[in-house]
Amino acid sequence: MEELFSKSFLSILRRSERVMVSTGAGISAESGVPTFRGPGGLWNDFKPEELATPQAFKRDPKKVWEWYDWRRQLLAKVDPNPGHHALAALEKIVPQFFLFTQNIDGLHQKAGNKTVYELHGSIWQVRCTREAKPAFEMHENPISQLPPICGCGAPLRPNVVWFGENLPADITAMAWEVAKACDAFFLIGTSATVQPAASLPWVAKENGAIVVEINPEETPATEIADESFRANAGMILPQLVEALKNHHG
Ligand code: BV8
Repeated sequence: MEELFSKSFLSILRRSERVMVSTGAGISAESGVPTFRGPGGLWNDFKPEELATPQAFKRDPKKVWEWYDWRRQLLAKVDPNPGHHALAALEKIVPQFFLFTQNIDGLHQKAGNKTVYELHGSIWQVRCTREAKPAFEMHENPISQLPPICGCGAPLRPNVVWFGENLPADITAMAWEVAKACDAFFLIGTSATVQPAASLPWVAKENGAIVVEINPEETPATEIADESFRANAGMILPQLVEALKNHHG
């Protein structure tokens, strides 16, 4: 059986001090979470400009909350898949591991990853639309009142990054810093189309990292990938972690 992973590839990974992973909706697909693009993608049935922008929320906060409440109820019924669990295992075997995700579903944390940098926020957190108070967890499911109201009387909003909104400055700065310093960069389950997250593999490549892509489809980043596996994350990641554990070269 043709080796899935070459010895030289495993050696490079084994010698990698700093490993960065950037995930998108595809890593949660095998858990039953719809992706955004492609077959069954959310954007086939819903318009991002009507649901995932600050203007949409201003226009109709109840409609936006109905969508996020629906997604929370869906997410509460799913569990991490072998792809998530393999990344939790990888975190334990590489010297320095950095996991950045565009996903707001919290499944990496549920799989046991200690440190997860959420570039686009979390669907399980809310923040006040009036007071500049820190975001806080809200796990009521379904949410009894839409929109949920802050103690100050103003509507709460999901603590997620909508289109046209800046990403959290500290996490974005960290992502660029780590991408510049990492030895290996994994791009997993993302169409690499939404900026600024989509630029990270190029930052890593320009700074000498090996770029590894895992996606059943080609993406704009495939051209810069040193290894690009046309496969599902839940199928290939457990095998990669196993091969790494048994590779001592
Ligand atoms: C910003 C949170 C500054 C909310 C999300 C023109 C050019 C360049 C940029 C722009 C532009 N016009 C506007 C922009 C900026 C815009 C952007 O990039 N738009 C794109 C669409 C062109 N970006 C922004 O607005 C960002 N902010 O730039 O601020 C600014 C300020 C003012 C004005 C302008 C700019 C904010 C972006 C964040 C938006 N929030 N989510 C929520 O989730 O509700 S984005 C959301 O969609 C996700 O978080 C994720 O980021 C993105 C979806 O991408 P993916 O995760 O990659 O998912 P997708 O479905 O696309 O692909 C899944 C992949 O998985 C596929 O390739 C598939 O083959 C693969 N797959 C499937 N199954 C598996 C698998 N892979 C492995 N295993 C499997 N089993």
